[in-house]
Amino acid sequence: ENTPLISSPEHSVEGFVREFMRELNFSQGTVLERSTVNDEYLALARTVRHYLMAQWMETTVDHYRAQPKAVAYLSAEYLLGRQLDNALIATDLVEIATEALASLGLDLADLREAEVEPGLGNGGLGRLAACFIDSLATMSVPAIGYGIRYEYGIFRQTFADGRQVEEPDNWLEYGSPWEFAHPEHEVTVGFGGHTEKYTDDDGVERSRWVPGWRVLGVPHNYMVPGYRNGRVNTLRLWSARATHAFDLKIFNYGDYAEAVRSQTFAENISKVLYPEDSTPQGKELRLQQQYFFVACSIRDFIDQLLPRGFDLHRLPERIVFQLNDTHPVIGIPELMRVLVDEHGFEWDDAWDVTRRCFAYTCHTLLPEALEVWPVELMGRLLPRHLEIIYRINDEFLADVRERSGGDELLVRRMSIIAEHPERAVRMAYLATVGGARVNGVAELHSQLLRDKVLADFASFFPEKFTNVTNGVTPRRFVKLANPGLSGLITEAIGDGWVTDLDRLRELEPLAEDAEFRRRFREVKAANKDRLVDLLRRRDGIEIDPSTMLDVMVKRLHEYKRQLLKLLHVVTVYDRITTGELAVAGVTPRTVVFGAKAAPGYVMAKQIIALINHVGAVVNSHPEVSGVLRVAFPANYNVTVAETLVPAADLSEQISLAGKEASGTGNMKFALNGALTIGTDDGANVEIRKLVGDDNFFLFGLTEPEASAIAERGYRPTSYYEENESLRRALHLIATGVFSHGDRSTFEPVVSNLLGEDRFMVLADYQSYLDAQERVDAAYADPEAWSRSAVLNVARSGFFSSDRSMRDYLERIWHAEPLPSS
Ligand code: 26Q
Repeated sequence: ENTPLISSPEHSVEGFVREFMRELNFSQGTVLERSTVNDEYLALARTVRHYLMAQWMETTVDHYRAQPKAVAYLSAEYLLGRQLDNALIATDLVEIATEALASLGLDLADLREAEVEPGLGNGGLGRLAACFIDSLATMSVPAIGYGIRYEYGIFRQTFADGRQVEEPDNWLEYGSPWEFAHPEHEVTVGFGGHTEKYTDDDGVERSRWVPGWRVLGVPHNYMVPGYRNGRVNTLRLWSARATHAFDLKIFNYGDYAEAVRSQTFAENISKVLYPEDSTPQGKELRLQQQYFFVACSIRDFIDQLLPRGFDLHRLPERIVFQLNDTHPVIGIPELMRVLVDEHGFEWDDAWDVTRRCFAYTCHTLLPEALEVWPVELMGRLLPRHLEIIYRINDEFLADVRERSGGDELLVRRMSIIAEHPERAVRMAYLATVGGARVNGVAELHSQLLRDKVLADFASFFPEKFTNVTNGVTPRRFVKLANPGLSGLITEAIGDGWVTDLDRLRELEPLAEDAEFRRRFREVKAANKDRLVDLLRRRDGIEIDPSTMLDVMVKRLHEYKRQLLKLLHVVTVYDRITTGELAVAGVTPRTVVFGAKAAPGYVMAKQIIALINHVGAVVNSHPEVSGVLRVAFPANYNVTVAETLVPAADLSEQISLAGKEASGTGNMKFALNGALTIGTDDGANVEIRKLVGDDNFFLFGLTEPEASAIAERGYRPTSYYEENESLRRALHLIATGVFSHGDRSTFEPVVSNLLGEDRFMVLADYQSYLDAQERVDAAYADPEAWSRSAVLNVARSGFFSSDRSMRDYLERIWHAEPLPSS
């Protein structure tokens, strides 16, 4: 029978005004005459939320009734970005809201600005999770996202004397209107303690876990609206709370301070997002976070989302847990524990079920980024899980031994337990053995996984390995971020592209249409004006919208090679100041950087300081600044990306080939009509193949070339010695031109380039300069440039995360959409 549902507010200006005023008066407890912008924003958010509420409940009920196979996306990060605008476009309420607010003397744009974005992720991996849940909802796939409700998201970056300073991101401070806390659905998770052997009623020897301490997980639900399809999925983020036992202890006055300390201890688990994005530190709290959210999520799915009495032997018919990198891989031994210890399964049956319930996505190629947990730590925090991992490993290695005719070297290489430098659990190996599929995130990356990082495993389980190239949601990154371009596209080909991005192909003929190109340039110019406004207001930075906008935004990492971009800037500076280049002959550029460095990554922080210092000198030089300026707005985030990406002319994707797993910023820029200067790396390879060589500036070593050089011994000085322009650029940095004459400031950066240069910046320098000359030449012809830009848009439909989701559904999940009943 039908659950009665309250109906949505009326889809009209009057209906919207009524709901908004009700929220302002009855929820915020204020009146228009006295309300702050934050009051108004919160009332607006709750108003929009109400339009989604009925659809959300309906979706939930439909899923429960139909009992389809569902996807559970397990991710330690969701870099959601602001919610209001996305909800408005999903419900088609932008115009109604604008008018309704105007009738009350309010400006939607002002209220928008009051929203603090939930920055519950570091970068690409977290943003990918956010795009994927958007696509799943839009495609009506029964799916749930599980993660952690960090009280503090990614740090806020500021600069002091050009150096990065981190400040806490207290994003919940002014209220969080998009979440629904459900303390009544709390889940208990154990930690520590010991295991004990016992004989069960059937005389079978078993092991059980006696945890030493417990923590509660409180679910916080977020709506994930599909785009105008009547569906709203759920994102469930867990917040850690002390158990009631801790609470009771508080009343034990004698131990009051200790009791409060224990409470803080428990609640620490969901306190803060770790700001490292590639070199895991092996911190105990991080493992606690991982186990905490995964254990809560598995328990939640089994106890809340499956009907009572469901036969768990059939679990793979109902769920697939997608592991976003190794962060949730502890879910594999956890499900084994639940099935064997709590549900009395035979080991082999449990293993059969578990292996079919998980799939693993790898996001890296850097060996130091592969997560390992010391056995000592794992045994102390999760003793039963360690036992289970040992048994999984024993049985797996017995197989390897048998199938390899006792190749003990192979056995040691493939062991889930590493022996050196200390005994540790290799989480990527556990994921590969314990899951049904392993995928990389771009063609090249998946190939390198098979050939290098997981080569032994790819030979052993060839059927497990597959590729799913990443994608980005066109709702946020085109429709919402670039209304000008969206309007132009819709006028030309209708609005079907928003949920069927391949239709952008229909724009191809318009690349030859001079009038269309003119309007395209007009949109780009207007987007640059928006960026000028933003940087002026937000950062006090002045940029000239008539210059080429050359953008490199991504986490700061040596492999991404922000230094290569900077050496180009320094070289242009050098050539102008020495008179080698006349300013009249230079294509004016504004180079925009945006990047956060992991707080403990010393070299990355020095590079940030160097960018700022070079920027200061370049921007204040009387001749140079006329044609070259550097802008480095602090605290690059999703909100900034939404204004920056649509304004860009040139997209910098310049990692050393074979190091960037995919990149997703590259896709956002291409879809918004920027041209890419890039290496043959990650998804750049696929972008270039699709947009065509003429519309992409390729440079640099290929992956096989770079590996071959590394193999025979890379010598950065050989490039230095042969290249005068490179020598001069490094000389300027080394002699203190950008550090008030101080030679020591950036000495470590220079000596690293001349000593190790692990990511071959010097090897690619000349090739990069040459490519930048081709960029200048191309930009000099606006008609040809905009033709290429339109072709980039028309040919990038493949990079919709909707397509990624279709690929996952077919190749990995074997699940289907469930349209509303
Ligand atoms: C792990 C353990 C302990 C602390 C931190 C971490 C950690 C956190 C985040 C490790 C890695 C990350 C994030 C990685 C990431 O964002 N990778 C990027 O993923 C994108 C989506 O697939 C790709 O496009 C990028 O190429 C890849 O760098």
